[in-house]
Amino acid sequence: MSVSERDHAEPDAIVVGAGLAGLYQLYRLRGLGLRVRVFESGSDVGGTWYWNRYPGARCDVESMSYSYSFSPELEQEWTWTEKYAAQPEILRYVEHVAERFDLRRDITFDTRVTDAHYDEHARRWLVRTDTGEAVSGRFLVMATGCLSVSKPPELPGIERFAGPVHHTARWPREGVDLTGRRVGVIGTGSSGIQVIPELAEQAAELTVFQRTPNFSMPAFNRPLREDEVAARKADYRGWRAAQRDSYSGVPREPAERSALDDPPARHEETYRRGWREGSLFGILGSYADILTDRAANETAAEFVRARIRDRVHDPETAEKLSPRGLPIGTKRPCLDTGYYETFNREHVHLVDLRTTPLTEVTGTGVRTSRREHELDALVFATGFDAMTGALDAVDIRGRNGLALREYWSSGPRTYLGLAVAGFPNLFTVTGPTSPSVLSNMIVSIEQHVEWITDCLAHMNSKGLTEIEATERAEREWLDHAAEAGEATLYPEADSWYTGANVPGKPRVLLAYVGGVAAYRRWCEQVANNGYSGFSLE
Ligand code: N01
Repeated sequence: MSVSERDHAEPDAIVVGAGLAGLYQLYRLRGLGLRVRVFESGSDVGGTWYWNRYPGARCDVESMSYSYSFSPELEQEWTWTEKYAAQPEILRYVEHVAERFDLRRDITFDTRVTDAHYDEHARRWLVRTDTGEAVSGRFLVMATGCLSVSKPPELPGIERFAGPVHHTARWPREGVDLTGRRVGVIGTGSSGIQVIPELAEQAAELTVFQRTPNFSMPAFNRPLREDEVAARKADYRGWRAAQRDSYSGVPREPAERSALDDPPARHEETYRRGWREGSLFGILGSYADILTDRAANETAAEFVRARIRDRVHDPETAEKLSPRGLPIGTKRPCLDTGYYETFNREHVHLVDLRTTPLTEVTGTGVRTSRREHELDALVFATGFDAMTGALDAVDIRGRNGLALREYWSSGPRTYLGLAVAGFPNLFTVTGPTSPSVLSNMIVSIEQHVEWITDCLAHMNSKGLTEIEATERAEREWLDHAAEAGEATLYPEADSWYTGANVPGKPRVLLAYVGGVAAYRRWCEQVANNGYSGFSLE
């Protein structure tokens, strides 16, 4: 076959998305000798880190853990500068990976996949894009991200607002200068908590419209010291093994004690120690039952509320910022740099939408039941249609033309969060009901990509052309995932973990709570048993 013929030949696999998942999937499938096409709606690689360019955007998993483990050379040559890397540094890292492994040549940028239909006769996925391209591949890997479809708030009158409106997850590449402006921010999740202190630096007046307060703990971010980087680099293999063998993809000794076995003075001491870690797991990992027992959870929640009272001078404002009736950890907790302290500044105002609901947006601001707030610009930090949004955004059709959206109309149905009955040769990287967003994403991404790659290698070696999850395996997996979820407090919170942030979305716990290590063993066993729960031909 000539080079030009080969270039135009249909790929073996189509990967959707060129973020951390899609890039690694491309790399691994190339390693199998497969022809791969990747489609990416952005103009370059990076996914989450390409789109979320808002000031203050930063990962809240430590940089030396939030990085690929597949290449020891890459690990050694890249040096992270901060405990928690900021978006520009992570994006530079992803760009470096794309260059180092020559990945861009198989990626078509500025192109969104609109349809993916399975041709049962040919056993191929037919994919169409918004640029009019049609291409087919035996395998379709959706590496579309868990938090990639941004969700603007439904606000009456928004079309009348005269000033600029920006969503944190679609922040313009050239940046936005809000110096001296009156800025309103809607949303106080991870994105809001990061962007608010930064906007307070620029804005003349900053008004934060808060519907539900969230738990946030200080990140204690800092530059990494040379000696700690060197120590980690000297034992990266050991660290990676520990990551894979951990609950969340971030190694730590699991707590064994119940919070209920300790008196309040011991709680204080234990939580102070966790607090000083400056990590998501410092407090939540202090006791074994914080995410399973309401009373145990309350001891941690009250400790964090007391810290909010320490950090915010005005007691009334501190109370408004304090979550109540929401178990800590069940709505994604946040790490911050100066978030609560921002409300001590004269020009920063907190509007509690629970007591004074937002009634409409006007041409010049936002009106609540109490008054109008005049604004020059609006920032939405209102989150995402998580886990299923990016998959539902593509018209995916499996056997008999069944639409994935329809199959998932009462909640996503998957086997292992990786595959769907009735949708042969389709894989979803970090899909719903896998550990995904409850873990260090990159650890879970690598695990899925490697499992998919091994599966395709197995199929190639046996001359197989089709793999499909059985309905029974899917049902059993979903029952197991639901049962594991019900043993925790997660279902209690209205959060994007349960789809509660999108009106009309079925309420289902969207991630698997069993942990990274147990889940990995489960997937390995499935593979070792000849892909049990799948039919292969
Ligand atoms: O989104 P969110 P996010 N009127 O859904 C509010 C990851 N992430 O972009 O809670 C008024 O958490 C909404 O209020 P309520 C991380 O996994 C990681 O902040 O629905 N308010 C809430 O306060 C994170 O969890 C990092 O009542 C409205 C906020 O908007 C996930 O992404 C950084 C509203 C949305 O919070 C999503 O975080 C950033 C309305 N109509 C993100 N609609 C790091 O690694 C929504 N809200 C640090």
